Amino acid sequence: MMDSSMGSRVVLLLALAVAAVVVAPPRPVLATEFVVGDENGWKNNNFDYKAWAGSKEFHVGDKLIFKYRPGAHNVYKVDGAGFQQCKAPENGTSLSSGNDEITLSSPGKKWYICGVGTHCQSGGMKLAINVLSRQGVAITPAMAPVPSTPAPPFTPAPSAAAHDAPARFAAWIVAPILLIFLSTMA
Ligand SMILES: [Cu+2]
Repeated sequence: MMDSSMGSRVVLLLALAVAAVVVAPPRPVLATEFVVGDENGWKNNNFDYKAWAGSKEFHVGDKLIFKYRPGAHNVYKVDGAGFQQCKAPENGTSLSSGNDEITLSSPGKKWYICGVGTHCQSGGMKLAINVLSRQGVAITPAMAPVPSTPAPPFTPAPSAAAHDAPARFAAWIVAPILLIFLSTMA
C-alpha cells in the first residue's frame, strides 16, 4: 500500500539519513588524562610506577594527574640523573596541590619524583614516562583504503564506503534497512 503517508515517511527517512551524514562530526583527537597510579594515586607505598607507565602510551597533549593528600607529598619534574639519584633540583619548584595536572607538551622522556623525605628512594615515588608525538589525524584503519581485499558482496556503494567515515557509512546501511522495515509495516 503505497499511499501518500508512506511517501512522506520515505521522504522523512531520507532527510534523516542525509542529516546523519551531514551532522556526523569529524573524529576528534582525544587527549587522555592519566591519573598516576590509578586508584593507588601518588603514594609512598612502593607502588610499581614503572609497571604502571609501561602499560600506557603517552602522547603530546595528554595529561598526568598526580593525586595525593596535600602536604603528604609533592611532585618535582627532574632530569634523568635526578630520577636515578632521587634528587630534586636545587631551586626547583614543586607541585603540591594534591591534584596536580601536568600537560605533556613535548615528546621524549619525562621524569617525576616526590621530594618529601625518602619517599623517592625508599617509597618508590618516582615516575619515568616516554611521551610520543601527537597521534595522527589523517589515517585510521577504518578509513585507510585496503586495495588487496575485495569488498564484501553485501556492501552497497563501496566507493562511498572507502572515502567516508564510519558514521557516514552507518547511515547508508541504516537508511535502507529502515526503508525496508517501514515498507513491511505499510
Ligand atoms: Cu611523597
